[in-house]
Amino acid sequence: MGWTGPEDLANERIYQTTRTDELLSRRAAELGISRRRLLKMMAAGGASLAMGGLLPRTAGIARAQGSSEPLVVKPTPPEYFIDFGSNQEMRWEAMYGRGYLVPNELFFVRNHTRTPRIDVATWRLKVEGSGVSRPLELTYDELLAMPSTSVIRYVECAGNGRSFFETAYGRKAQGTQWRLGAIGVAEWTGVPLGEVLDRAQVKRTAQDVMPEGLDDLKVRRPMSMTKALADDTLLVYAMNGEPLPPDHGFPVRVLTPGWVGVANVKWVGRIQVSEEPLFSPWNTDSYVLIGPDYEPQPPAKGPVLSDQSIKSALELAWGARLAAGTHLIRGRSWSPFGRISRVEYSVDGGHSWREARLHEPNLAKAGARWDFEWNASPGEQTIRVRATDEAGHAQTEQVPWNEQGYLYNAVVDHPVVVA
Ligand SMILES: Nc1nc2c(c(=O)[nH]1)N[C@H]1C(S)=C(S)[C@@H](COP(=O)(O)O)O[C@H]1N2
Ligand SMILES: [Mo]
Repeated sequence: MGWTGPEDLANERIYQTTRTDELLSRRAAELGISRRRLLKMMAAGGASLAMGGLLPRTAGIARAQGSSEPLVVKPTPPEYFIDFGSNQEMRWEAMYGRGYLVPNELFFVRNHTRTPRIDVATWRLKVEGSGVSRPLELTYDELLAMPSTSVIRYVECAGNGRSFFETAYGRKAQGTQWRLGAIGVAEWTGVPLGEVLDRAQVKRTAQDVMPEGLDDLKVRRPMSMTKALADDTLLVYAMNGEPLPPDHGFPVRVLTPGWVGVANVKWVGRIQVSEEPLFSPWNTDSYVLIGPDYEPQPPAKGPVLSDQSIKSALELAWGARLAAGTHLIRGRSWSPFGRISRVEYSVDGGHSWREARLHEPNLAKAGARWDFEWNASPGEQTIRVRATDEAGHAQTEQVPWNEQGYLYNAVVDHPVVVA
């Protein structure tokens, strides 16, 4: 699956959208139904049925112990994902030589519980609370009829890179031991959250906006009015030109570019708007920094996370085996604060650094690809990379310890065996 698109972003986008359209039309014709009806079937959860052989086989679906309900619905083949049950880490090497966007079938999944199956016919989006004058209830069709926009942004888990706390400090931080694959860049299509808040006549005195998921735990997390009204804060219903897949929040998720993954609430069913500051377990107990360098901020146990941090990853297997000789090493860097301005690499343990070639597109809150040639000599080697963004943020040598292992963005040693 996947496609190796041309360098030109516009072409990539057109290509992918067209391709999805072609698949849909062809399958609809085979089934003898209209394209519209097929979309409805997919919306009702019959995606794999409706798409028949066009979708990858459902081998290796993660299931809860003693339950027939999958934790993650899409296929999670081991060549694409590192399996953490309800969490699936993207293998960076699977992105080598692909385009700028991470295809939906390769996009990492992070579920606090499991992917719920939602019937779009009965789904409603409620907007309510002390911060609105006219509480709203929208159907899927009503939301889709509103003015929409598309943006290219990454979504990244706050815990991406967590396993390197153990490498640095000799003990594990709590949570999924991700390396660097809990991130993906996609084109997201939806309605600006601000448009929906407008319809609900949000009050001037409104302070916080809290989207709530329809999953078992009702994952919910507040954001400021400023973040809620940003142009690229969206109620998303399509991802890379396809209806939002179940694992990524079907029918609708929130997109909060640059912010911690958890703020991008999936399967949203309700949005609370309040004149008072809002709290949930996800901004008091978790997604806060707890450690010797951080003070509690009651009712939160530490500083509350909002922005992600600048990071880099190689599109190369962890512990890759390479033949001695010259290789084109590829990777990418991303920052919530702006475009990537410089990427340096070291193949001698940090003694000397050289600049990697940066490629377009290089979008704020989406990142840039880069590459360099490496003449590898036999032995156990490491590759280090550090990025700087246009706002002057750079990856550092160290990140202070925090118990839940968030925002690890120090330079890491990527091991490679050259034979
Ligand atoms: N309702 C709900 N929204 C959620 C989650 C969840 O478990 N439930 N996980 C969050 C976390 S921690 C992350 S990192 C992102 C992951 O998005 P993805 O699974 O589409 O990659 O979704 C966020 N939104
Ligand atoms: Mo996350």
